[in-house]
Amino acid sequence: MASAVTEKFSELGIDGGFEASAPNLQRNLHLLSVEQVELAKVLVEMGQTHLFEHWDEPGVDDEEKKAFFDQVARLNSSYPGGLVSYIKTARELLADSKAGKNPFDGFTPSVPTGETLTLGDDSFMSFEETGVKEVQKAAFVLVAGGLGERLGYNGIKVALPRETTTGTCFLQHYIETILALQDASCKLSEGECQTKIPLVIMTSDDTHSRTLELLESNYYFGMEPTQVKLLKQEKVACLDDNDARLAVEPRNKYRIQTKPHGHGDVHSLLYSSGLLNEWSDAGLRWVLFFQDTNGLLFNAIPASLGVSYTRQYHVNSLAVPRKAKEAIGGITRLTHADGRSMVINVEYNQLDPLLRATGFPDGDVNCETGYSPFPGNINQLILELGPYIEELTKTGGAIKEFVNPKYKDASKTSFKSSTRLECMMQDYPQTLPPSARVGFTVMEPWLAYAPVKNNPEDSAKVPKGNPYHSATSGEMFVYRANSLILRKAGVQVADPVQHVFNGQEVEVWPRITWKPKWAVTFKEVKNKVSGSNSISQRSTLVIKGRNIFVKDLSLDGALVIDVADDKEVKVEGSVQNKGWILENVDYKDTSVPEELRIRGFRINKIETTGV
Ligand code: UGB
Repeated sequence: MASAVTEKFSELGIDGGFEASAPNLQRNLHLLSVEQVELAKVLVEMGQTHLFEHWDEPGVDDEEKKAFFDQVARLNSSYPGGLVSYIKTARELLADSKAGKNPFDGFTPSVPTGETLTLGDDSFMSFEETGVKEVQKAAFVLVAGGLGERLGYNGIKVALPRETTTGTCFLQHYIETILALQDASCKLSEGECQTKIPLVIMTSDDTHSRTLELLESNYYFGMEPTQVKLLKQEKVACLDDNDARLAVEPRNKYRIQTKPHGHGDVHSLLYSSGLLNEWSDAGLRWVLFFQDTNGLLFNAIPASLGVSYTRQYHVNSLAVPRKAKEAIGGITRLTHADGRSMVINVEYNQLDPLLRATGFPDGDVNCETGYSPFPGNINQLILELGPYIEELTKTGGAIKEFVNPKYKDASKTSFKSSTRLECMMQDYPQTLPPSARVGFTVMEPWLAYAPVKNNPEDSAKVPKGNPYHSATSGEMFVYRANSLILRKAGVQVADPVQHVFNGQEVEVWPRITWKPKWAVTFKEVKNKVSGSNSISQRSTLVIKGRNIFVKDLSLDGALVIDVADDKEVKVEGSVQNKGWILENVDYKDTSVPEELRIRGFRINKIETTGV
């Protein structure tokens, strides 16, 4: 052994080398830097010698061996406490999982109380106005690092059309809504308003470059590039067994297999980025978190922010009534035998067993309302910045993790495939002191929740009456929400018809969409429609300008109103034409673009009236 390496060894306290425990590593050691030898020592000490079992002799694949340690260094530095801490936590959590230990052991669930909002009533209108005033003190954070495995779409989910009538993608809709809120908030403030609401997007290796490309090729959809910051989360090492042996990448023996760590990473990333203090110095007060594909979420934002402000909530989770066993977490009050109590999301796979174990023999079932008594977490969180910074200063943003191995059999000794530790952003309140003000706001589901998560095949198998959470329902829910909002504002909107797309029966409402700058609150919608308006079921209405006033309009066909923002236009009278029709497409038909196939229809624009 070269003397330099011998010296390294004695410095690191590994005088005997790795001859006995990892002979292949020993033979290749001279290729490594001091830092790399140090990492090798960590791996050996943590029982990971199997990683070197198939290493070749020096001279073969030497660059790959160095790249292996580059990866180990990344895995080590991106996890709080490094790989030692990761492996130790994994062993503990895997042992708990094998023993069938309930993470909420000792806690009894009960139904918490929160604020319930109904679109258009007095309290909604007043919360909405307060929220619009407050939004200039907010920063938005979109978690978009997920692959969307359940959807099986090949692109990034934020690039999918929110609806195919205009083809506007989710990211464009989100950005345009934030800009519209920025304008609306500024209008309410006295004096000059320079507010530029910040937007952070958490990406991962799976989504980063495509997200950046989408933004850049579309001029950030009208936002100033400096308003938008991308923070990339790192993946974590996969685990092969209950001893937390790290998994080797199946296609490259010189790499550790990695998978996403979950959306909980957003807290540590925000903390380490320094942005939170920057925002605090700039006078901001709120951070709003949201997910990649909920085309209705911004309908809930102004009023819910108003609730946070009025109730002085440090944490406000947005929720909707939830069907029992629906795949969304349940907001639950957990009370411990020792008196501790917290309001927290209990994930869908944990709620039923927890209820059964604590005196509810039927588990997660609907009550007389037809819904589970536990509101469904839609994972939009509004945090007050001051208390958030205070908490993260203590925790560094680390979130309680969990592990979810799929065991081969009841002995729970081996896994069907490798697993990893995960964490969720909604688990943030778990470490908060009892004095923290944690609340939630329940919105009507038709108004605020239309996620796109499931592929057509799985959606078609969803039990009748439960939502599909598919691209088909996601789009149809946008039309339903817009139709119901207009109805509430006094427009006669025809009833929907039932139709089956990709094996899913859905309500087809008139295809109504508008740009957020036309109306970003219910108050604005009401200000822009007046008189006696009617829209037939087969109609399409697209509103693109800012100052468009709809009065005494009778629509039976397709109408696209696209006027410059500085022009004021009144739209009235009768419009009738052949309109746009929905044509079924099969999700298996690969001649159709994937974006359309996954929703099961395309729009044939036969005749349009334009303004
Ligand atoms: N995400 C990341 O940014 N990084 C990751 O590592 C993983 C995800 P899913 P799921 O909407 O109703 C959540 O996969 O399992 C992003 C809540 O936990 O869609 O359906 C990803 O890009 C659940 O309580 O989450 O469950 C996406 O934007 C419930 O609220 C977001 O995280 C449910 O969503 C969510 O990822 C819901």
